[in-house]
Amino acid sequence: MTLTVQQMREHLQLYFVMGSLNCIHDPVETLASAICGGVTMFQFREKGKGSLLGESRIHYAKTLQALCKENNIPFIVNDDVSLSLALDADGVHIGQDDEDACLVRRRMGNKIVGISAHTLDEARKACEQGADYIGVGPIYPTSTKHDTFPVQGTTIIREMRAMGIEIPLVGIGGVTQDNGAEVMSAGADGIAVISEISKAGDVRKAAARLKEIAVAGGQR
Ligand code: 3NM
Repeated sequence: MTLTVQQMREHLQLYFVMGSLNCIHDPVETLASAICGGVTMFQFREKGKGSLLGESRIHYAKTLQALCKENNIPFIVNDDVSLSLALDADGVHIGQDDEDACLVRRRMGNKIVGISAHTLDEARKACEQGADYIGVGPIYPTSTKHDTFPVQGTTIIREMRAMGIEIPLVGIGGVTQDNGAEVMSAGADGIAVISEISKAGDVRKAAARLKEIAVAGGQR
């Protein structure tokens, strides 16, 4: 999947990140309902104590990947370049502590490489390293990820845009139906969420509402 920058921005509109441990319903059904609601990109983030390992992890990944493929939604693997390549996934998302980003870019060829960036310097570096998009966060307090940077607010997104960071950008961390519009109006191309979808009583409805917010707030 080779995307133009504009297509990348569109796929970032509602980026659903999920691990089985994040779900209150069956994970495959959660993703299926989220897709019905309108998610535009998916990240397989199967990590943490009690997450699936070995063959069951691969089988589970392939099931979710097939669901994404049927619906033309890029399937991105969190952190694990080897798994992404083995699955022939659409891309990988790496953090600042993960494998050297230039090496990752080379290994991934023209597939999607997303990089987490918390500061202006990290955002500039990610651009130089060939990121297709950056994930910026945590914008709001989150209880889903514990080893995060301090909460940044939407100021960090405004600052990056004001300083000429034009790369496709998604805001993550504590994003909800109540604050998603602020993230978009700060200059993000999209919102990335875990719990607002994975822990929603009505997953499809939550995704649909978030999608409306992302589409209404799109500026590019
Ligand atoms: N990355 P929720 S915050 C996976 O700041 C992740 O880079 C973050 O989960 C970052 O939508 C985060 O439930 C957790 O708050 C997002």
